[in-house]
Amino acid sequence: MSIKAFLFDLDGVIVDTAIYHYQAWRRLANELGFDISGEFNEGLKGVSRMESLDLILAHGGLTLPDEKKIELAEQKNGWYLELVSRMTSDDILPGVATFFSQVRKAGLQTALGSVSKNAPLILERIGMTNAFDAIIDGTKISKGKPDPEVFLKGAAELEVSPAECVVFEDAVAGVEAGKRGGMFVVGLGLPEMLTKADLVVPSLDNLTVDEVLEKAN
Ligand code: B16
Ligand code: MG
Repeated sequence: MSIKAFLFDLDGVIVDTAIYHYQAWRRLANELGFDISGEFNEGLKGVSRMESLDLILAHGGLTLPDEKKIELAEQKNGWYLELVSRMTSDDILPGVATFFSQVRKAGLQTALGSVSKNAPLILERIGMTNAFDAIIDGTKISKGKPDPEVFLKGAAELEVSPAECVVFEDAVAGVEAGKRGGMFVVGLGLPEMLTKADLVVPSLDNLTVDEVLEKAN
């Protein structure tokens, strides 16, 4: 079976919105009387909004009723939206544009696999909506990463099998989601952190499509 499609995570792969999620969650934690570290934030990457809030509240030793949690999640999202609404194509991470033009030349299909409900808005802000043949975001799934749902839906929408897909992920939960989905996973980041990935590189910058296909096929 040969590779037919590349599935991309959004935060940390195409753009660095993880920093904005962190800033907004940290602001919320601070208002609740505690702090979260950058290391703690690593565990929130790829995790859905409500699951992230549960992890944060547990970290701060708080138990709150559901209505309050919904209110807090909305507050965090408002702060996050303020930050991402200022994004432009200048925020696209280095190497992404070159990599995508190689993907097109190679005749591969592309899908976005993000658990963020804000993914379509971000793609619009950075002018990349048309770069994807399928867009799976938080409104189309019921389970966040590490569940493979987001990537399996991407493959299904492109009408390819999981074994014909390569996933690009920067988060531990996202790498696990791709592996659980039966896909070849390229981890973007540190090998000591993304231990389950089939291949780990620092970012899409300087990575070539041929290099990926050689390893994945
Ligand atoms: P939202 P990804 C994920 O996106 C983020 O990594 C994670 O930090 C965030 O909580 C989640 O989206 C939900 O985002 O609150 O915007 O719906 O990494 O799957 O692209
Ligand atoms: Mg990510």
